Amino acid sequence: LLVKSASDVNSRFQGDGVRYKAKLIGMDFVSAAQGEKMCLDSMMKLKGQEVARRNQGRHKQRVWLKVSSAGLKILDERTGVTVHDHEPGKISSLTKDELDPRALSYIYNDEGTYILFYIKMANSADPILDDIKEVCRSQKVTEIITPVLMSS
Ligand code: I3P
Repeated sequence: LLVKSASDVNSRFQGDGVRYKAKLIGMDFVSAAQGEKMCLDSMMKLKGQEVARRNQGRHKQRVWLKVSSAGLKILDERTGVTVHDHEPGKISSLTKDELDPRALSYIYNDEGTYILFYIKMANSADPILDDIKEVCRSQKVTEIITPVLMSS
């Protein structure tokens, strides 16, 4: 296990970081900071809600996902407004969607509550999963947040 200090963060994560086109599938309050079954259940629920909305002709919100050493930012694609700002030290879990190669989810710890964000990328989610792992890993020198990342 390679432990990096903040100064080792890949330079492409400095400043504004990297930006990806994405859509927000949904958000869900969950009961804990991590847990594979909990995440999968939440993702399944959100996916069901997405299908229900689509059947009513409603689309997912189009966003930009920005990954930087300061964390993850979700911006509305149209307005450019930052709608969510997540510092890396408060991201407790990262999950690859085994049923959708373009999707991922993560849990953000917000003042004692845990919120799962489920995001669909324009392309494969794999590089973004790696980016998120990298910026989270670089946060702490000693303790690495253990991503609940299912086999790739
Ligand atoms: C769209 C199609 C797209 C999907 C989009 C759907 O349906 O399933 O793949 O975008 O979701 O509306 P259709 O083929 O009937 O037009 P994603 O692949 O990004 O999910 P959206 O409406 O929520 O953007």
